[in-house]
Amino acid sequence: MQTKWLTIFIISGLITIVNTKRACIFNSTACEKGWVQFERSCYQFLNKAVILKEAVNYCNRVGAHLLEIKSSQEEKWVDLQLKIRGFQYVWIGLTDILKENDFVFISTGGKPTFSNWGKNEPNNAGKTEHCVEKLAGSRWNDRSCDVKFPFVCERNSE
Ligand SMILES: [Ca+2]
Ligand SMILES: [Ca+2]
Repeated sequence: MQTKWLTIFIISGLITIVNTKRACIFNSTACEKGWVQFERSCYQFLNKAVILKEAVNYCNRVGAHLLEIKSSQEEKWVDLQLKIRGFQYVWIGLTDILKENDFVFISTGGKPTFSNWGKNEPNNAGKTEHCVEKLAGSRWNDRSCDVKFPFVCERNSE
């Protein structure tokens, strides 16, 4: 009888070890090489200045969308990544190109619930600012979609 319980104990212990190992392996491969994980997203930082349209197309080609910042926690993490990589600005995936001052996500057309506009922004300067840049370590500004900035692609990690 005792041997039976000992056997069950050892087997359940082994199952736990195997499952833990599997979980570790799964987590370490949640984002592909060249992508960085934060919460449920994988991010790719591209230090090449391009116009908004090119950034959107590149992210779409790799199965992602342009960076969407949905919380102050995510923005803090993005700021850390930008600082450490020496990025000064990046595009973010918002636009008011359809309706002035009505900013929506480029990927879904949905309305954001979080924003971090700089002082007196968005100001639609020259009536031509319909895309959005984020300043590293700082806030957001609407800019012309034809300015060139580095960018970040984001996609689900699951
Ligand atoms: Ca605008
Ligand atoms: Ca502006």
